[in-house]
Amino acid sequence: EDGITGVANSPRFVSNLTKNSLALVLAGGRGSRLGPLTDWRAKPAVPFGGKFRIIDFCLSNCINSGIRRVGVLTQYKAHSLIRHLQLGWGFLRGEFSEFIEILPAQQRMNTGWYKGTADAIFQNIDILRAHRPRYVVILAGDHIYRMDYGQMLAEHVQTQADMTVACIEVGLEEARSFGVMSVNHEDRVVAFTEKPAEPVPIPGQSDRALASMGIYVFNTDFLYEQLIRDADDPQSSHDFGHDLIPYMVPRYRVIAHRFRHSCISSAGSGNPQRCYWRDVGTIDAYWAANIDLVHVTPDLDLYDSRWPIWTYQEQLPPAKFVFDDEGRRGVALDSLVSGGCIISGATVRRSLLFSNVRVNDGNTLVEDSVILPNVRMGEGARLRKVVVEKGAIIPPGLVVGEDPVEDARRFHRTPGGVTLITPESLGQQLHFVR
Ligand code: ADQ
Ligand code: ADP
Repeated sequence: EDGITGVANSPRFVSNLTKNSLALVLAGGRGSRLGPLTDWRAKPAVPFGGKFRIIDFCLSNCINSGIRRVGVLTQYKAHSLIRHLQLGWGFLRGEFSEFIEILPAQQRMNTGWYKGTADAIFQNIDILRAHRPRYVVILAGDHIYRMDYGQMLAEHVQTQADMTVACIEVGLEEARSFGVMSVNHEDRVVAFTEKPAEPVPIPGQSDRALASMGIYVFNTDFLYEQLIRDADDPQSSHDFGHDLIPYMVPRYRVIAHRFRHSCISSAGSGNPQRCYWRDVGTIDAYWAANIDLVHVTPDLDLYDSRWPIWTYQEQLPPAKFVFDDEGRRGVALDSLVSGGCIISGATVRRSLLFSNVRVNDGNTLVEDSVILPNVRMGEGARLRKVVVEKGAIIPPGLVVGEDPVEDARRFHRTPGGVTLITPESLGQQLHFVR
């Protein structure tokens, strides 16, 4: 009926699948482990990689995979997320049935906020029906990753699955914060437990478990059935990981899509696609994933023109590096420096500067640090291994990263030794700094 025939894995076969898909991005969660970085914005809106926000990675995956009908479900502190989507993601063409729609919690099906991830989708079921996709791809908007959803869709169709869940191997300890599954010889899921206290290891690999990436492909009619059934279940918390997947596993054909395998097999013909997936859910993980980008060959290649990452960016002048009045050089080494930054007579090493950061004067030093937009460094300040929140004005002479006890007293310091400096922790009022 809609041309889903043809040779498996041929570009035409895959593009028919992506064209007949609608992606729904779950972007409403709080992401509380990011602490003060999500006090005022949703996790998908947290800035990442110098000029992006976390959600750009998942949306770019959609565009690059050929899925051009996308809904973004928002709830928690969505202001800057919505503004970002409006400013940066309005380029799709409605005439060609391409769109990114913002779907805030709006009491369509019942009164109340989105209760869980499944309820968030259920509350938009009438909109979903109106778009009539053949497949629905459900994505988490709060991971940094690079993934071709076309491959997952192709596998979903070839294995005649009712639902496919993407998975990745993780260490046993780490597995406790994921949905963990067991599969049979054909990768059919035979057991699934959300955030188990004692994750079941992969047979033959006692220290690894198969974790859900929170990425699902559903046949649309099957999804409707499951959502409606779940909505009527008074015992359910209306969450995919807690409720729907454990219910479906013994009853239907739920297949595990192995993310890493598919990346490797898609390599071929001198066009290797690098696997990348990170949950930047803690400040330590967030700091590490950002700092990794300053390496010569980072795991995530932002410069790969075959898989571009789109975003909204302000029009800003180029970064500038100058001598100061006393003839001291302004330098940045092993660093990413975004537009609008000025480094005058100061030193920046192994750091990532977002837009409009100013680092002035002789003894000022920024090392192993992630500096969000619009930060001003005071004269002679020395920061090591910090994350500085947007708009903070660093007082002259502030030293962070040399005395852990003092850092922990004044600021939020993580188990991994990263200090988070926010305008609030410096006693600065919002209207002065943003
Ligand atoms: P969690 O990481 O605990 O587990 P969850 O809090 O359910 O994820 O959030 C998943 C996504 O949905 C996030 O992008 C979040 O922003 C969004 N979200 C959460 N509540 C929402 C709501 N009420 N409305 C709209 N969006 C909402 C999930 C799975 C696990 C899996 C991990 C992988 O349940 O099985 O292993 O993701 O990270
Ligand atoms: P982003 O840093 O994500 O670009 P904004 O700077 O626009 O976001 O802030 C997101 C929202 O949170 C805005 O509505 C802003 O007014 C509000 N906000 C940010 N920081 C504070 C704060 N410290 N106190 C009160 N509201 C804040």
